[in-house]
Amino acid sequence: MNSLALINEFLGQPPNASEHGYQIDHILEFAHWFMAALFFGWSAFFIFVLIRFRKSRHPKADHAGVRSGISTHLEFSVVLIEAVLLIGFAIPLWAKRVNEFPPTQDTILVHVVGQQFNWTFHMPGPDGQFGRREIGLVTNSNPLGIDPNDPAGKDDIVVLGELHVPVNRPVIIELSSKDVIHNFCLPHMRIAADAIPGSLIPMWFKPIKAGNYEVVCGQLCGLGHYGMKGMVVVDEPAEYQTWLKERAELAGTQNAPPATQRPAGEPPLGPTPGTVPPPSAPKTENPAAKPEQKPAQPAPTPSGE
Ligand SMILES: [Cu+2]
Repeated sequence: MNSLALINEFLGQPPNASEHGYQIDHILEFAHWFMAALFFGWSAFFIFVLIRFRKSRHPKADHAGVRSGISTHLEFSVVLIEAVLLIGFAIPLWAKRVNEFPPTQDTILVHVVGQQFNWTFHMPGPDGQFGRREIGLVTNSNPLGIDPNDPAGKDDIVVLGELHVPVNRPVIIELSSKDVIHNFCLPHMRIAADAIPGSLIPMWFKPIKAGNYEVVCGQLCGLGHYGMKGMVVVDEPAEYQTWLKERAELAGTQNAPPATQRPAGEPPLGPTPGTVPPPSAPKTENPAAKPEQKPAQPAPTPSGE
């Protein structure tokens, strides 16, 4: 970024790619500088007090204590700066994220569904209407359970792992989850929200730079959590239209990838991947842990004692 983002860069903050992101970066940068100033200020004061009031110089405690008002003023200033940061900047920025959604005619609306351990994106297709989803209809080839009898769902676009959006247009995401709580986190867009089963959680951002941006899961959601990644590709408008057309053509003809794809190197699927079965669950055979029975059997002795 620039010289005013030293701490953000030091902390590994990826470059911002969303319209509101610079405001978050400013707060983050300022808060860190402020904390650094407080840290060095309080540390210096602490060392000064240790030396100034050492036992050899002050053998008897002074019960009257500090007489000057400097410390009161200092502490009040710290509280004031923190209040301005919170009430003046952080809360309005947050309120804009959760209350002021952009008008719908110019936005891209995407349903994002989290599951152990991937993200599925659902777009309404050319008719602009989402097909009905029903959890009972979920299969490997229909990961979102889109009702095949609903005409609105015929042209729906379902993609696993990679979402394309056009640059400079607001994107509204409605988040949900099929199993546990996940968190749809877009570090480059400076936005994240929890995906909670049974809830539809809206979030929005406006990408301002074309490129590939990683999606990560921000909630520890099971053994494969580390591999729960996706990609948001911000396209120029023409490229986006091409992608959209391609996906729309494939929508009726191609099945989506299996819903239960595991990250490479992960153990194979169990009844509920990545979770520990409850104690009441029937014990499953584990061939690796079962010792070979044969050597334990004493061999019948032919001599017959
Ligand atoms: Cu997750």
